[in-house]
Amino acid sequence: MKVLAISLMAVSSVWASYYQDTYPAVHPCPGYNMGSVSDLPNGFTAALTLAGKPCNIYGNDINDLVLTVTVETNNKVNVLIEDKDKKQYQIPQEIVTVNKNSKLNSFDSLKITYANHPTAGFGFKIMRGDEAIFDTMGKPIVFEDQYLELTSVLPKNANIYGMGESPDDLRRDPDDTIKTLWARDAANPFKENTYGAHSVYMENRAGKFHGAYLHNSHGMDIVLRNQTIQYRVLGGVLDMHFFGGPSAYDVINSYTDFVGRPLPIPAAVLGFQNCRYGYKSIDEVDQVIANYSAAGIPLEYMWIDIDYMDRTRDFTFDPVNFPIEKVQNTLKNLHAKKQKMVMMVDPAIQRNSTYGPYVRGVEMDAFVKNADGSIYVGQVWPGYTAFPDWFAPNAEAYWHNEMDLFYKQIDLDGLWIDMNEAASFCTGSCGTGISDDVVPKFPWTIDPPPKHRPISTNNTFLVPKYAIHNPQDEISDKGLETIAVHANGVIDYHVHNLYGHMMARNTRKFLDNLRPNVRPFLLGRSTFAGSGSYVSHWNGDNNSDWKNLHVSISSMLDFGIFGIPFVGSDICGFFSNTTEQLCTRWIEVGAFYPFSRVHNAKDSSPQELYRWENVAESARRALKVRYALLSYYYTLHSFSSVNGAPVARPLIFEFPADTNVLDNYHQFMIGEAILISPVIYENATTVDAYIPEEVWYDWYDHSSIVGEGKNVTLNAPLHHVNVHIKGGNVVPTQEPKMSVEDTLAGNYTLIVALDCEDKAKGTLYLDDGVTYNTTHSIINFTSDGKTLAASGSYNYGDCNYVSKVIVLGLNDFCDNVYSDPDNSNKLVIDNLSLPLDGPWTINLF
Ligand code: MIG
Repeated sequence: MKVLAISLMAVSSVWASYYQDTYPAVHPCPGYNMGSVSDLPNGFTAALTLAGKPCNIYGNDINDLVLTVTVETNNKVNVLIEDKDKKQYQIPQEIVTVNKNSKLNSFDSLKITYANHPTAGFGFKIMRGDEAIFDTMGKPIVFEDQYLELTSVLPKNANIYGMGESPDDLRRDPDDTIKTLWARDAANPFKENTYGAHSVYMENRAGKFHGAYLHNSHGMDIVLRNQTIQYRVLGGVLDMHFFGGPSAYDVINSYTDFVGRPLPIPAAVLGFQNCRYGYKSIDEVDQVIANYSAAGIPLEYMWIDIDYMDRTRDFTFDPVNFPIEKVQNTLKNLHAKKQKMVMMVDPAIQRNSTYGPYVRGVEMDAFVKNADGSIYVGQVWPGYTAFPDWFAPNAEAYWHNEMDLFYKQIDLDGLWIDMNEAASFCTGSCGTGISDDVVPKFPWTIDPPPKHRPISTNNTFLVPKYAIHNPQDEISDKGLETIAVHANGVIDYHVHNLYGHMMARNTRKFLDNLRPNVRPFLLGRSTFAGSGSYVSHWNGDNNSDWKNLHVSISSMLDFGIFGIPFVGSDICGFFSNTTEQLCTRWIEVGAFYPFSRVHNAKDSSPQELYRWENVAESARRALKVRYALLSYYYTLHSFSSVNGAPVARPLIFEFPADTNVLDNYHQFMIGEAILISPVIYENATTVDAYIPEEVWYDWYDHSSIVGEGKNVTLNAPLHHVNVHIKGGNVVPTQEPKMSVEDTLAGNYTLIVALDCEDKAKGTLYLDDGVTYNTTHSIINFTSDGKTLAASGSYNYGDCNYVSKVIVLGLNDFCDNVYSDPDNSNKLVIDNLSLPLDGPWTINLF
C-alpha cells in the first residue's frame, strides 16, 4: 500500500445551489486540519482538529476527530472520520454485521492521497490509477453533533446509480438529484424517499465502475448537483467505504462482501405468485386458487394479506371469514398440488389488556418507550398499538415466542413483514394517556383524521436544524416519533432506518430456528444495507399506471445494487384500477422480475391474471418463458448468494462501455444471456429496442439479429414480449409445467447460442432447492461451434439429463447477414441422454 501526501494549489470553493438560499457563496465552515500521521497495519490514523471558528450551521461543531484509513484489500478503502470522544451514534456490529476482513483481492486497486487544503482543511482523494474517483479536496468536511457534510467532485454529467429506496430513473440525474434516506411508508412517490435506506452508489466513468457506501443509519440527503456528490447527514460518523471495479459486478461483489451476501432462496419462490389486499374470506381465496388452475396459469404461492386477521390483529384469525380450520384446509389443499401459502405479519401490536401478544410484550418489557418510561403508543390497523423494540434484551425471545404460537396455528411456507418503517398513522405517542382497555371498534378508522400537532422547534431531535428532504411536516410523521426511546437508551432519531432491518433479522432467525437447514422465504418492506442477508423485497405500493410499470424496472435494478436481487413490483399495479391492456403488458414484464407476484389494493377492482382473456393469454405465454428458464434463474440466484451479482441487470452493467445504454431501463437483462425488451407504453405494438453489438437470437423463432449498437423496431403485438438470447451463451431450459418442482424435474434442452467467434458458454447450478448445506453441482458448458462439452463439479446426483441441444448461429454470418429469419444457421440434435452427473463432450456435426 502506498500512501502519499500531495501538495495542492489553492482551490477556490464556489458554492452555489443549496447554499444560495441560506448561505453565503463561500462555505461557512472551516474544515479540519490533519495532525501527524501514524501508521497502522493496513493504513494510518491521524487527529483532525477544527481548522477555525466553529460554524455550527446545523448543530455544534465537534472540535476533535480521529481519521482512520484502512486499505482492507487493494480494491477496498475505508475512510472513517469519527469524534474523538466516540459519543456520536455508530451502527453496532450486532445489528449490521459488516465484514471487516475481506478476502477479495482481484480487482482494480485503489489508493488514497490526502492533504491539508489551505482554506478548506483536510481533504482526500481515492485514486484508481491516475484518476480520482472520489475527491473531497477543497470542500470542507463538516462534523457536528447533528450534521455531517462530505462533498466530492464528480465529472460533468456523471453516471450515478443506486441510492434509495426511491422510485426514479435508473441513472440518477447528475444535475438535480436529492436522494433522501429516511424510511417512509409512502406510496410511489416518484424521486422521493420511501421504505428502505441504502446509501450506496455506483458510478460508471468511461466504461469502468466503482462504488462508495456511507455506513450510517441516520437520516440523510445525498445531493447530486454542480458536479458534486454531497452527503448531508443528521448525525453519526463519516464511515465511507470505497470499492474499485472495474465491472459493476466487481463493485457489487465488494459491497455485498462487506454488508452481507443475499440470502439463498428456495427454488419454489421462483414460481408465479398471487396476492391481493381485500380478499373477503378464505372461500374467496379458495376460489381464486381454483380459477388459476382452470385458466392454465401456474400459481406457486397464494398470499393472504391482513384480511385473515381477527380485527387486523397480528397472530389471530377472523373467526367468521377466515376460521383457522378452513385456512389450514386451504394450506393442505395447496400442498397437495405443490402450491404454497404466505401470510402477512406487521410489527405493530394492538394495545389491549386482554390481547396476549400485548400482555406478554409488556411483561417481557419488549416495547418501544416514551422518554418517561411509559410504552409508546401509535396507531396502525388494529387501533392503538405498541411496537416491538428490537433493542430490548427480551425482544428476540418475545417475538420468537409470538411467531412460534402463530406457526403452531398455521405452518406457513413464507412470511411477509410489512409496515416496518415502522409505520404509524398518527404523529407521536398519540395513545399515551388512554387506558389499555380502550380498544377502538373494528374497522378502526382515524375519524376525524388527526390534526397535525404544532411542530416543536426547540427539540432538534424532533425538528433537526438541517431539514432532510423528507416530504412530511416532521420526520416523525408516518412512523415512530424520533424521540421514542429504545432499550439501550438510544432515541429513534439515530436508528429509525434500522427498524425494518432489525425486524427482518430477528424474524429470519426465528424461521431458521423453526426449520433448521431449510431456506426460508421472508419478504420485507423496509430494508437497510445488508438486509439482503435476511429478506427479499417487493417495491411496495405502486400505482396501476404506465409510468409505474416503467419505474418497476429501475426499482428492480436498484435492488440488485443494494444486494437484494430477489425483488419485484406489484404486477398490474397496487393502487387504483388497472386496465386490461396495462395488466396484459405488465405481466409480460413482471413474468421476468426475479420475484413475480400480482398484488392489488383493497378498493381496486380485481386483477387476478385470469380476469381478462388477454391478460390470461399473455400470462400463460410469458410465464412459459419464465418457467422454461427456471433453472437459469436459480443458477443466477445461487451465484448471487456467493458474489452478490444481480439477477436482473441493466444493460449498462453488461455493456459498460456503451454510452447508449447509460440511461436505458426500458429493457433489462436476466443474467448475461437473456434480454427482455417489453412494451411499457400504452397502445404500443412495437418496441424501440436497443440491440448492443453482438449477435442475438429471438427466443421464440430463433431468428438472429446482428446488433449494431442501434435501436431496432421490434414487433410487439399484444401477447408478445420480446426476449433475446445473447450470442456466446449456453442456456439450460426445461419444459414449463404448472409447478416449479415439476418443471425442475424435467430433462434439459440446451440452447447453444454462438457468438461471432462461434463460441458459447454457460453454467447450470443444481441442488435440492430446499435446504442449506446441501451438496450441489456446478456444470459448465462450453462450445466452439464444433463440439459441446460439459464439465464441472458433480456432487449433486441429478438423474435428469440433457435430451436436446439447439445450436444457433452455426455458419459464419456475423459480418454479412443482418438477420436469419429462415433459421438456416440452426441445428437441432434430439433424442440425447447426456448425463448431469459427469462430464461429456459431443460433436455437433
Ligand atoms: O398501508 O396490508 O405495502 O402491500 O397490501 C397498507 C395492507 C398496508 C401496505 C403494503 C401492501 C399491503 C397493505 N399494507
